[in-house]
Amino acid sequence: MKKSLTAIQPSGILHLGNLIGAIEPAVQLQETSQLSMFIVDYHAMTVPQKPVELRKNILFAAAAYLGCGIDPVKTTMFQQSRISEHTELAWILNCVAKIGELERMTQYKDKSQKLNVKSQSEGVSVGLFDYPVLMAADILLYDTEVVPVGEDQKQHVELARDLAERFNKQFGETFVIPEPKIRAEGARIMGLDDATKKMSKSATSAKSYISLMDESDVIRKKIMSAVTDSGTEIRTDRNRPAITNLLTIFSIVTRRSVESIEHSYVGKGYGDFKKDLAEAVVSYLDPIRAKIQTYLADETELKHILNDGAERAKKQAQFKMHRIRQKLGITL
Ligand code: ATP
Ligand code: LTN
Repeated sequence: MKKSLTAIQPSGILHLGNLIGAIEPAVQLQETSQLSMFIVDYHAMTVPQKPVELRKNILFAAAAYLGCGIDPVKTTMFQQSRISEHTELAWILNCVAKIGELERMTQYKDKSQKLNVKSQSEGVSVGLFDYPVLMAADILLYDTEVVPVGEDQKQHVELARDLAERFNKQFGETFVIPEPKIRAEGARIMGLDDATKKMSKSATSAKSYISLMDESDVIRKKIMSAVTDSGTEIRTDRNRPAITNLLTIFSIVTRRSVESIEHSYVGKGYGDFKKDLAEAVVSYLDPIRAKIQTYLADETELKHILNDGAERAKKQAQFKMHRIRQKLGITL
């Protein structure tokens, strides 16, 4: 079986984009590959976090994975900070990575700008800059072959590939070269209030996203007030990003093709379309939200699942780090 791996930051909410772009593909991959799925709490710390909130968000992410269909028996599910080898390997890869290549990471450029600090050099954490190296360590530590992620993470997976190749060249075959797995449709769900920006947790307005925990009426309101483009036709078009995005969501949550949906709305308006879309999203998310709530109510069970996953991950990580240290010449 191939090895696949993905992770999500515990930064409060999870939205429909996270579910479609990353979690759903992972749920499918756990049937055909050996999946590791974890919660990257050290990545979350690259921007300021309140300890009480972070703890809550880690448990929420675990409940969300389970509620969305991750099976902790098939999948190794754990918390990143429990496996110290991630940060150990990140240090080693820091010595392989070049400042110039990290400066080219678009997520770093966007996020450091958004932080809006007086002076870039004073205000942005070194962690935010180094974030992709820690992500490379996450991936390479487990001999990962496939990394299911949304479009925005492709550049980071490519960096992991570059670092693995550079290391292998310098020290001999050590790392497997990972492949990003990006779904054809839905790898970049756009914001409901601005279809030129991706749906994002850190959006300034909650109207931008549909949270996995939004109640049915909130979902309905958000979809009914989603921006639309000029023109009235319900049809995908490169120049009409808002309706294209809504059609993509409709297609994914109903598992119908975009063409068949377009066909059903010939001669009808946005009002009818949005009403039906809202109901489709509500039916899709309702059972997931209910399952997440059930898991959230049992903290002991969540901790038990994460502990069990950490024990399994630790064995693999220790084995790999031993080999890496040998390659580096630091094993005496
Ligand atoms: P932020 O926007 O605040 O950086 P995020 O919403 O991108 O956060 P992450 O934890 O960074 O959330 O992403 C988790 C996973 O979800 C990644 O694989 C990412 O590619 C995917 N993802 C995030 N946003 C979207 C989106 N709008 N459409 C599809 N996939 C997405
Ligand atoms: N940077 C990713 C989260 C992440 C990740 C990983 C994804 C951290 N380590 C390893 C896949 C594989 C993000 O979604 N923001």
